[in-house]
Amino acid sequence: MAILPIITAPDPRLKVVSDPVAGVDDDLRKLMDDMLETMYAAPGIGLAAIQVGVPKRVIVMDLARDEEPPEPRYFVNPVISDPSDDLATYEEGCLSVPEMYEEVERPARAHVTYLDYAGKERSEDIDGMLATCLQHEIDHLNGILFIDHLSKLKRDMIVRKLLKARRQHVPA
Ligand code: GNR
Ligand code: NI
Repeated sequence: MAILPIITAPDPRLKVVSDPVAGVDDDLRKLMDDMLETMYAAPGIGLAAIQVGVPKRVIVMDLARDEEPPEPRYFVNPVISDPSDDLATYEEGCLSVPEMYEEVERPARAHVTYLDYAGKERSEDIDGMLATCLQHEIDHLNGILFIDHLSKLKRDMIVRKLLKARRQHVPA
């Protein structure tokens, strides 16, 4: 397994629409293993392949609390449908928008279909943190960041802070 570098905004690669994958094979499982290790090391609760520079519709996630056993989840070619009218607000962060947190409103519940780690088709109703995180990750697959849900004023302010932090970053 390997920890991969995570791309941070503003970077044009984060605006790319990722491609569906033809199926789950050992090469794709290797990518998902590396993504999960990268996500745990960050640490984060979800990661889309484009965040490590791979434009495929692949997501890994683990919503287990620190004191709970790990619960890795894999979503290949996820499709969300039937979003609820009622919304939920979470303070979101993103490994590609480091150290910035803002409240985002999204549908509280939805339905998702996807392929799992074994390539088996799955379908489930989602709510809570799973619904929020999966919508955040599927946004990544469509080239959208959580800051794109904010006002232009807030977004521009965050991008300016990211550029300033990047300028001041001294590589080890
Ligand atoms: O680690 C993460 N935490 C988080 C918190 C609230 C809503 C979404 C997320 S996802 C984020 C990791 C990430 O950037 N995934 O793309
Ligand atoms: Ni993110």
